[in-house]
Amino acid sequence: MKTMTDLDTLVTQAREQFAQAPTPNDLENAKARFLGKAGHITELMKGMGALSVEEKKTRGAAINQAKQAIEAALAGRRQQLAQAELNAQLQAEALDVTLPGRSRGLGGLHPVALAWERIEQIFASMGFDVGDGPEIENDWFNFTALNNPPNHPARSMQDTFYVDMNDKDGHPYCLRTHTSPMQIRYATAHAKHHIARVKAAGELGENIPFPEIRVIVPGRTYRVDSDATHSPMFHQFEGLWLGENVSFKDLKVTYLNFCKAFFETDDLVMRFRPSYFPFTEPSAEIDIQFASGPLAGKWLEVSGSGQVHPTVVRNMGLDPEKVIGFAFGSGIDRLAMLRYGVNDLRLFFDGDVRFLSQFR
Ligand code: 2NL
Repeated sequence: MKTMTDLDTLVTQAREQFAQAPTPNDLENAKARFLGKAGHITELMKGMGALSVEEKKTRGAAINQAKQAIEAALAGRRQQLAQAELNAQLQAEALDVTLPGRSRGLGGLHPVALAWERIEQIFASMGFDVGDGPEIENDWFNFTALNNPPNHPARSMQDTFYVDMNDKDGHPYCLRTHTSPMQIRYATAHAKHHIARVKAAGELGENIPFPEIRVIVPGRTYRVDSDATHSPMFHQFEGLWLGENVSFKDLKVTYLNFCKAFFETDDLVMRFRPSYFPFTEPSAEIDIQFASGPLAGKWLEVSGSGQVHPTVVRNMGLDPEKVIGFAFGSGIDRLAMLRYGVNDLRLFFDGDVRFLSQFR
């Protein structure tokens, strides 16, 4: 009975030690103590040498039984540890499929770019070309061709950004203060082309009518100015329509139709207010008023305009006796503010995504 008790104790000890092995490695060490070459079971086997044949039979069977019980305990604990390891791994790699996905976020156009594109589309639908040109201009295109007198305040260092480099006439280059210089470039190229055609036609040239110029030029412009309603860089678009028979009536219809399309309403009226610009004569401010909506009842200044000054027509290489027309200049930022209900110009230039994402 004593030997049986020893074997039972041994099995119990094995079970306990296996159960207490925290890792597979500890478990294999514990196994060696019971089942290894120098383990308890092997020692017991060796101790059987002195027994009789009959005793060996019983003793051997009992030791074998104990060995099998220990092996079963080992297998059970191995299984347990493997399962625990798998659970820990699953826990660590857990993926909560109910969490919201991380998208890359959709970009969108800036409200000024949206207004810019609308303006291009609306004027294109009325037969206007879209011009584009340099933001660093020379004195001729930015000032002189546009009939600005030599001492006009717009030419001063206080009002205009100058570049530290002179053009061929010895005047410093500047950041264009309006988009009109590109219109002069456009009209001059157009005039050269027309004059070449007339010349090539010889005597018949006189009968070639002047092909109308209809162009808008949107773009960035620069002035030394910075407060709640002025930014040193702002956006402007100017329109130019020249031909042999273009009048203020055309200006009014064109600009009124533009406003109706841009603001998506027929519920607005327009007025001209006399004004002055060196490059137009007569000149007018264009005001509009909405009949309904948040801006209803207020006259809103939206553009400067006028009949292109004869000197400016001549500076384009055209004959002011034959070619006549109008021009206008409007702020894109201001139109965007009116259209999208933005009350502070600086929001357009802060780059705050909370503001910008509203226009996506
Ligand atoms: C304003 C005034 C204006 C023009 C721009 C123009 C262009 C050429 C010839 C004659 Cl090429 N005029 N542009 C005409 C009148 C007014 O803009 O206050 N804009 C915000």
